Amino acid sequence: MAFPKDFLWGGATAANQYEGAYNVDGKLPSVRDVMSEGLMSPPTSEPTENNLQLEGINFYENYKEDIKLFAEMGFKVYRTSIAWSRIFPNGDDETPNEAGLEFYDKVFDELAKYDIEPLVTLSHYEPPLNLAVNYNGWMDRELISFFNRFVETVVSRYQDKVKYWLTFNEVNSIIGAPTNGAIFKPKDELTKQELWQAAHHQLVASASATKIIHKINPELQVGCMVLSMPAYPMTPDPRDMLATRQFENQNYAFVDVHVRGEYPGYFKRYLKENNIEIKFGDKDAELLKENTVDFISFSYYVSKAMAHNPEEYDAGTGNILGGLNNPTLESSEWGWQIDPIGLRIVLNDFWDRYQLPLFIVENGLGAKDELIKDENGNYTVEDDYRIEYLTKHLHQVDEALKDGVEIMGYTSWGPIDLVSMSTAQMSKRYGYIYVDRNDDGSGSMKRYKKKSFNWYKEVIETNGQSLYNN
Ligand code: BGP
Repeated sequence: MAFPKDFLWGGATAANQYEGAYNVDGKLPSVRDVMSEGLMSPPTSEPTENNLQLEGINFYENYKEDIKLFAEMGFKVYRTSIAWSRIFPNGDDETPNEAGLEFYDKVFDELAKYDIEPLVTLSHYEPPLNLAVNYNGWMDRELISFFNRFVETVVSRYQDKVKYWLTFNEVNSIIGAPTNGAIFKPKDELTKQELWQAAHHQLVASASATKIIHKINPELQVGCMVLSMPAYPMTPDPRDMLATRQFENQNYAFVDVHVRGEYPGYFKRYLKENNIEIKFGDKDAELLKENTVDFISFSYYVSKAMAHNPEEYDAGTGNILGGLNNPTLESSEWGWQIDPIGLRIVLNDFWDRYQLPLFIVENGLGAKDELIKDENGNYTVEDDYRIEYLTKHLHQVDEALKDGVEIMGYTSWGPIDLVSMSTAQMSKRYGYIYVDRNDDGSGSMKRYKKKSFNWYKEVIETNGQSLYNN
């Protein structure tokens, strides 16, 4: 067992998927508030009633009770995001919304009561709707200055309460899912030029956020956040290996820019061959070079296979970055392929490549849970499948630590059930805590501990030792 003494165990959430109160205390809709069918929704111009995200799981009112449950599990760290549209409801406002700022003061103070360190994502797929409607989202360079203002405001305000900051959630996902960059133009009408220019704006905004945060307080730690997806060649054919490397490079390019401060050569070649000419602002290159991150964080759910002739294989479902289904792996009910060893591989790859501390900030199994009464008459969920999934992945984290990889912590996704990002369902659950809310919006919103609640509590209590109990 190699988990270090100060390993940060915890869970990860995002404002738009669980806070609810989408229009309370001055907040205006975010992009996600008008995407009632999840990631691939045709966005509407205003929220529709059937959108589960509008109420989420009402963390906005329940935060004390929920944080108490996280504390009971022994969380050392808690990842969440600040809803940009709570602080700057339109995104382009001159002054912040004080009521929104006060809400996060209360959340961070509550976490401090239990010595839980916050890990805060500045932008988790939830820019204010106005920025999508009136600016085309991150396609517009002006968003950089709006984002800077937001970052300056929240980091100055919370600098004594929050040490760890992440800039953009899964910053590489904008290419496969443009709505993640608040771009509402239909995907088939978007050119590669437009998409990569928008991605560039986010990369510049990320570097400039890093600059702002370090200037406010050099002790604060900034990480990039990338959707990781290791891939394997479908056959030993060298061309499959090359295709695999090129597939992975699409993701690594984003980390290269964050860590090395410039676009890598293989990526410049890709841009050139696709006739994409990214317009750099006068100071962009300098800004990227001088403001690299302190650590790398990533989500890990699936791995993929790749081939030089992908049309001959099954592409599978459930991923936004492409790649092929791996015939050696099983899939979740939502078609996400399960590969614990892939986590060890990706940890080693990141470490070998960058030698920066790593933080696994999302991982978990989305599954259907059944609420039952146990022998004492308490409601619970017998989620052995979740325990098995997490145990296998954490074993691989331990292996990577033994390989010498430096890992800061692990926050599993959705420690309390919340609304799914890709499908906007409640029934795709990740939590240790069950929330009584159904896909049709019915339910009491009551919280119940699943079997995995005590399992995770023990994992944290024993710093991973219990992962080896049978
Ligand atoms: C990641 C996102 C999260 C989250 C998770 C699980 O890509 O950063 O917001 O929701 O995936 O996905 P889903 O909710 O679709 O099961």
